[in-house]
Amino acid sequence: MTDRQFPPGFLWGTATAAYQIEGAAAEDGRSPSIWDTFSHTPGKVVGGDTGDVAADHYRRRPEDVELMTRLGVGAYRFSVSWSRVQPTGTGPANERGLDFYRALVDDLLSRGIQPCLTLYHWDLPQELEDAGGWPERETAYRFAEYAELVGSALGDRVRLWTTLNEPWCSAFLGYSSGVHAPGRTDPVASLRAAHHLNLGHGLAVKALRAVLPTEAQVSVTLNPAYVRPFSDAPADVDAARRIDALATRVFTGPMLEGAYPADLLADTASLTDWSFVRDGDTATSNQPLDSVGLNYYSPTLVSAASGDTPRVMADGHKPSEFSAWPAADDVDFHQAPGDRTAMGWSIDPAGMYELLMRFSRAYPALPLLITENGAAYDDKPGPDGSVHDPERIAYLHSHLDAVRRAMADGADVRGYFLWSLLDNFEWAYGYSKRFGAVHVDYATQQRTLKSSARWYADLVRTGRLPQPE
Ligand code: GBH
Repeated sequence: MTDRQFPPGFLWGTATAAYQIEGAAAEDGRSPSIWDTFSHTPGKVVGGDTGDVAADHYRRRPEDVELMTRLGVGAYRFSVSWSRVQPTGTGPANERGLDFYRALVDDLLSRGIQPCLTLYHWDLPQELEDAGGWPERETAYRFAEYAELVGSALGDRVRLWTTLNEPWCSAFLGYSSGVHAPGRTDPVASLRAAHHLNLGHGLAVKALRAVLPTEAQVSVTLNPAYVRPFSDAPADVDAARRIDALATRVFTGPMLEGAYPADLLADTASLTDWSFVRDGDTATSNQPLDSVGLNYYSPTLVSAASGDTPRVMADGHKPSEFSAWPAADDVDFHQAPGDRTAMGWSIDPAGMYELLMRFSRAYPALPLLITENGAAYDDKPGPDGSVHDPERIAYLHSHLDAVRRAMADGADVRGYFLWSLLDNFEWAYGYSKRFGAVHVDYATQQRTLKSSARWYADLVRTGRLPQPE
């Protein structure tokens, strides 16, 4: 590999998620997910925004696939809306819902774009939440049935399958801090949710393997934290260890090593004895995978609580009065100095390098995919209608340079997916944050390629990072 050249066959892609782009919330038999309920609850999402229409991708699918051909990407990572294809979260398929994904996959394949399907990007069918949601064991079994249903329907044409996207967010933002759907604030429920997500992942991998052709690849996407201690004082280093356990090892332990880390169980012993983990569960979670997907945006900087540091979250916003970190109230989260994106997230490409090297060293046989990386900026069309986003280009450039360095140092990175193809519904931030390579004018649904999209298209075409500007 020459200095700035990525290897031939490196998968260049772009990513989205169902609730963030599709809209058509009640079309063709879809029923509500927890995100429909949550976004329609006053006070939960900035501006009262909902995904009812979003980027109208359900109706504009052909146009959006055309956009991908303009980017020249070889792969597209999307998620399936569970309540679109199995409205109550159990029972037979809703064929009209599946037809949308069949058509999408056919569109992609006819243009030489590899479909990469994520089964679960946070949108649990509301009926399953009403029955207790992820804190209940039954949800893991429902997830495996859903995996089998989608696997049977699309297994003949989708090669790359991902079970969960960022289970940390589902468990701890959904059930502990409550800033994501379903908005519950019960730390014990969040630990139970984490376990049933791990179990559901393992059961789903088994279900997929049973119905998919042997050449299909199965993966999971995590958002492992790159946690840095504020200082090398032992108390700060210990705070970083604890947050790393709650952010990353709570999932990599069962999924990739077959056991929960002992320090995690000890750290949370004041809340639970983890008796919801049954014999054999972590062995079930620990299914062989063909790759692991990593999403990286920004590092996490922590210290032991000093009492006089104001508590701020990594994104610069005041924390929910409920913590996302069970049994870690004595940890403070800090803002690193330096540039930030419009999310308030600090820009630190070294975190990308460190994360890749950590996974590469810990799991040398497991290929890595960067399934999300990108940045929000306050993009606005200029007088001529064009959208210039040099900050996003700089962000992508520096992070891809970190990827290339990790690869040069031995990390087996097979692909990179830019988050996101389109501006979209940014969860609790609604439409106020724009992550797209393509600008969306929500009033008209007009799409405009930003300058970063053209920059990325050049990179995809040449496989070579240009000299930084
Ligand atoms: C991803 O989530 C999602 O997969 C995607 O849908 C989303 O649009 C995209 O990124 C952009 O947000 O240290 O407590 O402040 C990323 C979610 C954001 C979760 C940063 C952890 C820091 C939590 N991550 N967040 S805290």
